[in-house]
Amino acid sequence: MGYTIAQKIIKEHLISGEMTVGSEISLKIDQTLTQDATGTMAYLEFEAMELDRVKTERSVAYIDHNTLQSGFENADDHRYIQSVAEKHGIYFSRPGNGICHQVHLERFGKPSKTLIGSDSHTPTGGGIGMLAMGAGGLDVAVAMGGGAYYITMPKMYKVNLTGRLKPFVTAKDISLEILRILSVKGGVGAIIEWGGEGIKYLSVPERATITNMGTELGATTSIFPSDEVTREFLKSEGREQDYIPLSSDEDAVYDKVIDINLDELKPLIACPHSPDNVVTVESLKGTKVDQVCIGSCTNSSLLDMLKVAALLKGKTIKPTVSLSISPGSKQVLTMLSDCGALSDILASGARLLECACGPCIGMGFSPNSAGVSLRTFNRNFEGRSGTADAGVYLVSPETAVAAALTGEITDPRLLGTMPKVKMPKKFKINDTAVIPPAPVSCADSIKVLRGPNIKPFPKSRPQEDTLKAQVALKVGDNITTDHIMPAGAKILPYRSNIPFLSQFCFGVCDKTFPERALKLGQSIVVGGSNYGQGSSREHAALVPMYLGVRVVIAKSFARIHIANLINAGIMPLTFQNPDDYDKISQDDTLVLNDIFAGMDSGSITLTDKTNGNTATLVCNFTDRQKKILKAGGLLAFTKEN
Ligand code: MIC
Ligand code: SF4
Repeated sequence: MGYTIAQKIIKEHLISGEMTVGSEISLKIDQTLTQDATGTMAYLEFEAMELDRVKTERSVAYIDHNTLQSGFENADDHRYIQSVAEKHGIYFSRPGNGICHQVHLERFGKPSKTLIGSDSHTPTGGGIGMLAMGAGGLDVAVAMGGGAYYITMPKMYKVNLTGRLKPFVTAKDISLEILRILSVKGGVGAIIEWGGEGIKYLSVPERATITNMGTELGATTSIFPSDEVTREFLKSEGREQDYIPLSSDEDAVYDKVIDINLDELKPLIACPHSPDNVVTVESLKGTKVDQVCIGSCTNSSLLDMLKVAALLKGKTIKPTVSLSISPGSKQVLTMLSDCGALSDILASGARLLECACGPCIGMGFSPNSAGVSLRTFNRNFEGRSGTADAGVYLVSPETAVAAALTGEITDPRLLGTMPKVKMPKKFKINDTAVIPPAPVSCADSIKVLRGPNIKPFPKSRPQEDTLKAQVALKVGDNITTDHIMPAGAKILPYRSNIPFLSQFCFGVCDKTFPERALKLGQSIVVGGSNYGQGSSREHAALVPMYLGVRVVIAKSFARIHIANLINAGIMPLTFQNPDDYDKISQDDTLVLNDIFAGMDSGSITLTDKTNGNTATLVCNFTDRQKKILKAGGLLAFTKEN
């Protein structure tokens, strides 16, 4: 039996475990990336391991999320990350150099390598044939220290593309189509390989749009073959030497195969508040639009920006629409400016934002109240834009421009003929904004600079054999990490200050939660299916841990979040019978007895002291996970060992 692309890379990097679906495997990690919103914590964790240098082939620290510097906090964190990077062998990408995933693709990614990043959209690297996965900061810290990365061996899905995209139908529409087909839970436990005749017409940035948004499927990662298209891209980045061909074997076996005919695809749009809430753009025709944002790690490549410029050229946006453009990297911005396309964008009335995440993570540019915002981004979770009652829709850059020009949701195919966009053969390379680490010989003399916003890592507690605690919160299905630990301009600067952050925990669901949880001392959270989807932020586990949450019981969990919970020493348990979810109410007192024996047998019995009901909870932990929980989290476990 042959291998899929992902299986080939896994085989090459396998440290332990068997490549059978569902078993725990550990992988050697070649490259890591961090961004600042998760990076401060990741580097504090790396420092706690007391290692001198990173052991990876390449580790890069990006500053792209918290770039507003509305107080000293961000600037201090940037300085901390820069000094820690210099000391420990990590490349530092300065604020303004671009969004981690875009820059990594341009300058560092390599086909057939493994990459983990403390950001859930790390699978963007799958666009050039990397096995790239999002992970919690602590897992990234361990990988930087040379430790293995543990995952559950995923199923293999294949998406076959036939035909060719019609004008005004784009890679973003392919991403939305697969979300329509599979939903935000449909990729859980799987790696999605893209293939078929149709991929040869998709450039690397287009492929990266698709692998980037594969995160919204809950997939472990998504991957394209490394082929002539990949070679051309690497060549234009002056990195042809990094190219190696990579494809699946003819007789590779897939657990699911999905066919998409590109000839038939139409412009699509994801409606509030979920990326899988997908309909055709034409079905929403005429909906008034207040704001349009073009950028984010999904759609901020030079190709995206050149198309936007060509469509805006000589036109003026509607006075009722506010349009922002954030190019993905300094390279994109420079080339856009050099060829004159930036002037076409600015002349149309658009606002130019920094090459950073910006509005995608609510760092400014929040919509007006009850506003309709069309964004080329990947997430439209409730409240994420910073305006609680805004309606955020996800679209392609072409659909975004059509809305900016007409003031309403408009099928971009009505814009006429798609102008020809010529991509340069060579990209402008200037790496001055990437600072290499100090040589080993000078590392000792480098002082790590810490600001007052960096507070000590919260103390975790080992799991005990019995737990009696109240349900401090009961929530529904598809709770995102943006619900658990919101971001945005007001909160994001405090990512290294867990006590401060904790005031906002679950703020979208119930503002009284932090105070009640603290008062209880220890508590339980009950959730529905796909609990913890979205971001990789370990703060969505560390903050509940700080507030005393000992156990989360849900119908099912998202991959990165379940790992973050275990790393934080919080026990994630699932209902054997999902109907038992309905029998528990918020404020009930639950008792879990014989937890250690249950960890070994695979199930724990819950007794609801308030109503007398019982339920069986599943706990399929590996030996390693049991030890981590008993130690009170991965950091405590790593220190013990
Ligand atoms: C996101 O898109 O939600 C983020 C912000 O990039 C997060 C990381 C974070 O919360 O810092 C992610 O996707 O992992
Ligand atoms: Fe940044 Fe948005 Fe991409 Fe997250 S999804 S890395 S916030 S641009």
